[in-house]
Amino acid sequence: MKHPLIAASLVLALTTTAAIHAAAPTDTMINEQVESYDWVLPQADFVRREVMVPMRDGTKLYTVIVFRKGAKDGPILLSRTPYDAQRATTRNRSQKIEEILPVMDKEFVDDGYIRVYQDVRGLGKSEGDYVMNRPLRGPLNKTSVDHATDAYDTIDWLVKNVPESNGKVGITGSSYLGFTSLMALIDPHPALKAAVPQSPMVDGWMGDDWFHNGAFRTFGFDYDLEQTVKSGGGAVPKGTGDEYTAYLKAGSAMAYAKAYGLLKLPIVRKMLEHPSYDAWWQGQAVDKLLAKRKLTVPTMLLVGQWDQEDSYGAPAVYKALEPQDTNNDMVSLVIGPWRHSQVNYEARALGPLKWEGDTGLQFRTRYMKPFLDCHLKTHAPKCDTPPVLTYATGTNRWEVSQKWPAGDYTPLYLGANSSLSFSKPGAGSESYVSDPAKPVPMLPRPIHMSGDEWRTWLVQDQRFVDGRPDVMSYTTGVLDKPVHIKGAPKVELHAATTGQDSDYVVKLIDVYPEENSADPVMGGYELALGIEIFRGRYVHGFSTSAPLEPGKTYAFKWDLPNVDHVFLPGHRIMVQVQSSLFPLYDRNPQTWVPSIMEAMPKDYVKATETVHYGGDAASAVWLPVAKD
Ligand code: PG9
Repeated sequence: MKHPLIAASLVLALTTTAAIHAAAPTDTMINEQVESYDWVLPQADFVRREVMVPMRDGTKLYTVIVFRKGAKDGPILLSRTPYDAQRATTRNRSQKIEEILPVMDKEFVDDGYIRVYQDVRGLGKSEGDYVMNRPLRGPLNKTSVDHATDAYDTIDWLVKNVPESNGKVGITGSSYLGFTSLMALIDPHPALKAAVPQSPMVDGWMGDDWFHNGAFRTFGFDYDLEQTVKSGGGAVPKGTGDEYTAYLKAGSAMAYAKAYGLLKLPIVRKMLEHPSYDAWWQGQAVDKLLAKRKLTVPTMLLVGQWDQEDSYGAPAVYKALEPQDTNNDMVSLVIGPWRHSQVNYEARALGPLKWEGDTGLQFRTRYMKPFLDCHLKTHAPKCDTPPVLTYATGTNRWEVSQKWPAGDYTPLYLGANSSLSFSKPGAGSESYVSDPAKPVPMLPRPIHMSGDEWRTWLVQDQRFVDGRPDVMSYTTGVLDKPVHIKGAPKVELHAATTGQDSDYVVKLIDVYPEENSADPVMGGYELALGIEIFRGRYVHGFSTSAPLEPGKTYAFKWDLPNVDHVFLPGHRIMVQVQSSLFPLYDRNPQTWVPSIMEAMPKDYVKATETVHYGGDAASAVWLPVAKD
C-alpha cells in the first residue's frame, strides 16, 4: 500500500474496533467525566506547549508556546495578556495553526516565528495577585515585581528553554497588551530586540481608558467588574435597557457604584478616590516613566485614528521618546484607519467607511513584519522602517513622514451665524443652555456601550445631534481645494459659564456632499475626525481643580486625537461644541463640588454657556495643515 499513514490508521481502527468488541460493554452508570482530553492531535501542523514560567519571586505565570512544526532558529514574538492566553491560542479547536491563533499571527508563524502568549500575574491560569495596570516598582509598588520584571524573567526563561528559538524576542499586543509591551522596555532583557505596542494604555487619566482631561469614563465600571472578579464578573447588572437612562437615573459615579455594589472592587474605589491628576495617576503615566530612561529597544508605536479606548497613549509615548531618537531609527509611529485594536483583524472598513483593501493586513505584512524581521531574524534583512507611517483617510493611501505632527498649525476660527473660517472674524459670542438633566447623547438612543456599537461609535454620523439647541455647529463653506491635516488638532475655546464648573466637548467633523447616489449613506454624512472633552475645573492645571468664576471668559485648551485626514473638495469642515457626552462621560453638575464623583442630586443645575469669537477671545481649532 502506497500510503503507510493510511495503513497505520486502518490498523489502528481495526484494533480499536476489535478491542471494543472484545472488552465488556461500558457500564451504563460509569462516571462519564474524564480527567482531560488533548485536542491537539498527531496530525496537527503545529507544536503547542503550556508551561508555568517561574518569576523571580517564585510566582509562576501560565505561558503558551505555539509554532509551526519544523520551525527552528525562529524569533520569539511575545504577548503578555490579561485576556486569557489559553483562549488566545485556541481561537478554534483545529489542527491548523492559522486557525487556532489570532488572525494577526498567520504571517509570522508561517515564516518560522514562535508565538508566545502569557497570562499576566494574577489572572487566567497564572499565579500571584492581580493589580490593574500594576505600577512600576517604586513609590506606588513596594514589591520586587512588576510588568518590567515579569517580562524580563519570562524572556530569560524562553530563550533558555525554547530550543527552536534563535534567542531573539519581540513583544507586541494591543491596549493592555500594548501597556505590558511598553513596560518590558524598562530595564529590558538583552534578548528583547523589538517592540510593537499597539494602542497602549499609557495614561489612564489624561486620555486613555479611565478619564479624558479629567472627565470620568463610566464604561470602566463594566471593565472593572469583568476583569477583577475571580469567578468572572461580567457586565454591571444594569439590565438590557438604554444605558443613557440607567446612568442618568443613578446620578453621580459614586451613586452608580453604590447602586450596583461596585465599591467592593478595589479598582472602583481607587478610581473614585483619585478624581484629579494626582501623584497616583502621574506615577503610573508610562510616557513619563519612559521619558526618564534611554530607550534601547527599537519600538514601533501604533494607534487607530478612531480608537475609542486608547487614542492618547501611542502618540504620547512617541512625543516623549522622539527627542532622544537622534538617528530617527529607534522609535516610530503608526496611525491607521482603525477602531481600537482593529489593526489585528480584518480592516477593509470601519462602520460605513471603506478603505483600499485590508489595511490591517497591509500594515502587518508591509510594515510590522519587516520591522520585526530586521531586528529579530538571524539572517536579518536591512531595516527600512518609516519614522512615521499614516493612512491618509479621504484619499485612502499610506503615507510616510519624517516627523510628527507633519503639518503647520493654522487657526480655523469659530464665528457668528455658525460660521467657521480661516479668516479671523469680528468679535462676538453665542450662548446655549447646558442642562445636566438632558445631557447630549454620545449616540442615537437607546445606547449600549458594548459590541459593535462601542467599537464604531466614533464614526457615528453626527447629524443626530446637529440642530439640538445645546449643540453649537460651526461650518465652513464648500471647499474648493483639499485641506490635508496631519497631527493633533488643537482646541482653543474662549468660553464663559454661569455655573461654577463646566465640561466642554469639541468635535472636528468632515461634512460630506449632500448627495451621493453611489453610496447614499454617505450623502451629507457628518464624520467626526476627533471628539474630545475637557473638564473646566482643570483649566489652571490638572492636578488641582478649582471652581470657575461665573461669567468669566476662560481660554480652554486641549488636543483632539491625532489624525491624517484629507477634507476633499466639495466637502465642508464643521466644529461642534457642547457640554456633555453621555453616558460615556459622567455629567458635570455645573456647581462647585470637591469631587464630581460624589455630587448630590441637588448639585446638578442648568448653566448658560457662552462661546466667544474674534477679537481677544477668538475661539478656534488649530489644524496641522500639511503642505501637499
Ligand atoms: N482599553 C482596554 C484597557 C486597557 C487597560 C486598562 C483598561 C482597559 C483594553 O482593550 O485592554
